[in-house]
This record gives sequence, structure tokens and C-alpha cells, in this order.
Amino acid sequence: MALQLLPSTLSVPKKGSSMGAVAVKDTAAFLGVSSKAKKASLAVRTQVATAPSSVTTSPCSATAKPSGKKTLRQGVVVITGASSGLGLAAAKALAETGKWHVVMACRDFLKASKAAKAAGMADGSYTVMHLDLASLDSVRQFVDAFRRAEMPLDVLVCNAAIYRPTARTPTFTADGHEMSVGVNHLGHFLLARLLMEDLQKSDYPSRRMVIVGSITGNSNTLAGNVPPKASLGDLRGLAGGLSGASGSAMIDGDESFDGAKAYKDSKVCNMLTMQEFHRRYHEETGITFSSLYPGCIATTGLFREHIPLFRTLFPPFQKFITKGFVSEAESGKRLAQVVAEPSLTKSGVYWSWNKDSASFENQLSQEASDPEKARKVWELSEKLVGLA
Ligand code: NDP
Ligand code: PMR
Repeated sequence: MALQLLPSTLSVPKKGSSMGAVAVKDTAAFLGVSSKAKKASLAVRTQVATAPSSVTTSPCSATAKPSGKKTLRQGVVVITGASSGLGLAAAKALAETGKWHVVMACRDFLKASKAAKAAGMADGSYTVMHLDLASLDSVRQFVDAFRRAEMPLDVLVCNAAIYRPTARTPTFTADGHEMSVGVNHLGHFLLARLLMEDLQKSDYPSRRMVIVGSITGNSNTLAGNVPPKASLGDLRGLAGGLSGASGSAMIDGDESFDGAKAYKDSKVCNMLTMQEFHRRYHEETGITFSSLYPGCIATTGLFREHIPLFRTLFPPFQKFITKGFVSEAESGKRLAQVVAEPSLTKSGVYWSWNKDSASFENQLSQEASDPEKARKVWELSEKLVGLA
């Protein structure tokens, strides 16, 4: 259930500060700070009196220096689902460079705060803000609260996800959409669409939107051929709103619900959405849109609903048999590269890493790279989230 965040409960005193400018070596990609860039000098402390799980506490300073100087203000990156696993590891990796302020957009404020502290993230390097992707109202409230905090938005990472492999009956978001696709795709779709405005306003030299994908949504791989395979069909279930009541809860319109397939289908939507953003906005805005498969992070909370035997055997299976295993820390570094590395600015790319942990542009399956399907998913999703 989304936590209602009343605008009146937020207060945002702004303080001038010259802290937070980060010296950058002679990397061409970082030199283009616009002369029109406003010298944003921000210190944000938001306080909420009545709703502890929507409190944001850590100060952020993001300072733009005049153009021509080899300095770069601290970047601001929003990461959804940063309370555990890949999102937390990436948040930590980025925050500890000192070059990034991380906005941890999480459904459980207390869990996220404790996770940041336990991970050793320094006070002031992050802000926790409430976001429940299972409620479109909560997504809109997050966007409002983020804007109220007057931070720039330089990079958005759509990372949060749920996986319900043993579910044989669907559950639904506050808006009545099947939960896996609702959270993993539709919530992020609305968030990303709304925050495009903010990304476009950013004066940061390399603005990016990253939507986390997966090998299991790609049927051109062995992992993607493990049943149930992802397939969106003719999208009739999505067109029907995934409500279950008046139609199917599955994107392809299948009458029977399969939680594992719903997750894989949602990942196909994530990868298609990234490419559709690229086609619609990259040339016009210069924003980099990318997706990635971070490796098999077999120890994360993603598998919390799987049977105990799976949770026991999955990490050694991935470590010793498929050798696709990566630690949470390593996966976090990979996502951090897609957020920040000057070498990964190419837009429309689905990044993966080889056995030496070097990044490469990977091939998506036919379905996950079908432009016509991407356009249809975009248009149907627009309707479901109230944008069209
Ligand atoms: P985790 O379960 O550790 O992290 C998922 C995060 O999403 C958690 O922070 C969780 O919050 C959050 N979340 C879940 N539901 C919501 C919601 N309704 N609103 C807001 N946040 C929500 O899993 P991973 O770190 O493994 O997954 C991260 C991403 O990586 C996902 O996109 C996944 O598809 C992808 N991925 C993972 C792989 C793996 O092997 N683990 C492989 C390939 C891709 P909370 O802490 O409150 O539960
Ligand atoms: Mg898979 C190279 C082989 C490979 C890789 C990289 C993965 C990744 N898996 C591989 C192979 C296999 N898996 C094989 C041969 C099997 C049959 C024994 C197998 C089974 C399997 C299951 C039951 N694998 C799984 C599951 C899950 O429940 C996980 C899943 O699909 O979550 C959606 C999963 C995964 N295997 C992976 C990765 C990365 C996952 C999970 C994470 C994800 O896609 O988000």
C-alpha cells in the first residue's frame, strides 16, 4: 500500500554551498558543462513530521562550476529498489566515489536507511525517499517530492523488481495490474516518463536512463530457454489491463497465471522500453538510454519467494556449473559503470560482461529487440498508467 506523503509535511530549506564539486581529469565527455548551466548550489534537508517512512535525511550538495574549468559538480542519481541487492551495491559503489549523491527510491524507508548504514554509506552521500512502484499514485508522489527537494536529476536507474516464481494466482497493484509487470514495468514506465522532464533540465554532461534487464528475458540464450520462456504474444493481456478480472493477468493473454513467466515478460518490457526511449528521445535530447544484464546475482532478495531448496542450490549451481555467478558487490560495480563510466555513453545498448568482467554490447533476442512490439508496449503502457 502506498504511503500517503502530504506535501505539507515536507520542508526544504535551501542553503548555498560550494561543497560537492568534484575535480575530473581530462576526459572529453566531462568537459562540456554548458555555460548556461546554472550554478546550482544545493543543500537539501527534507523533514517529515508525521510519516517516518517518507523521511529523507541526508544532505546533498550538487554544485556546478562555470564552464571552461575542469571540474564537475556532484551528479545526482535516483536508484529504485536500492534497499538491497544490485540497487544497494550500485548505490554504495557510486556514493563512495564522492562524485555521486544517491537518491534511494524505496518502498520501505526504514529498511533502506538501515541497509545504507550497514553498507557503510557515508551520511550525506545519499537520501532515502519513499517510492512504491506498486502504486501509480506513489510514483507521482515520489516525483513531486523529488522536485520539491530541488535536486537536479542526472541519472535515473530503474532497478527495483519482484519475482514470484511459485505463484499460481496473480496478485495486483493498487491500480489493479498484475503485480510483477505492474511493479517491474508499469511503475517504472510512469516514473521514467515523468522524470524525462527532469533529466532534460539537467546540465550534467552525461545524462542517462538505465533500465535493468536480464538474460532470462532473452530467448537467444540458454538461460532464456529455461521454461517458462518469456513471450509477449500479441499483447492482448496488456491491452486488457492485466486485471485478471475481466481478462488475463498475463501479457500474452494466457488464461492461466505463471509468476515466473510474468517476471520474464516484465524484463522483456524493460528492455523494449529502453530501446523505445532511445528511438524517441536520444537524438533530440542527447540522453543515453541503456539496459544491462548484470550477471547472475544468485544471493539477492529477488529469490525470497522461491522454494528453500532452490535458494540453497541456486548459488552453487551458478558458481560452479554455469559460472554465471557474480557477487552483489561486483554486480553493483557493473551497474555503477553503466551510470557513470565515460566509455559507456552509447545509447540504445544492452550491456553485459564477459568472464574477465569486461563490458560488451550484447545482442537482445528477436522479441526483446522488436521495434514494432516496443512501440505497441509503449502505447498500451501509456494508457494503463494514465498518460494517454
Ligand atoms: P532484490 O530483491 O535484492 O532487490 C529488488 C529491490 O526492489 C528491493 O530493494 C525491493 O525492495 C525493491 N522493490 C520490490 N518491490 C518494490 C516496489 N513495489 N516498490 C519499490 N521497490 C520495490 O533483487 P535484485 O537486486 O536481484 O534485483 C535488482 C534488479 O536486478 C531487478 O531489476 C532484477 O530483475 C535484476 N536482475 C537480477 C538478477 C539476479 O540474478 N539477482 C539477474 C538479472 C537481473 P524491498 O527491499 O523493500 O523488498
Ligand atoms: Mg538459470 C549459462 C547458463 C545460465 C545462466 C547464466 C543463468 C542465469 N541460468 C542458466 C542456466 C540454467 N538455469 C539452466 C541450465 C537451468 C535448468 C537447470 C536453469 C534454471 C533456472 C531456474 C529454475 N535458472 C533460473 C531459475 C530461476 O528461477 C531464476 C529466474 O529465472 O529468475 C527469473 C534463474 C536464473 N538463471 C540465471 C539468472 C540470472 C536467473 C535469475 C535472475 C533473473 O533473470 O533476474
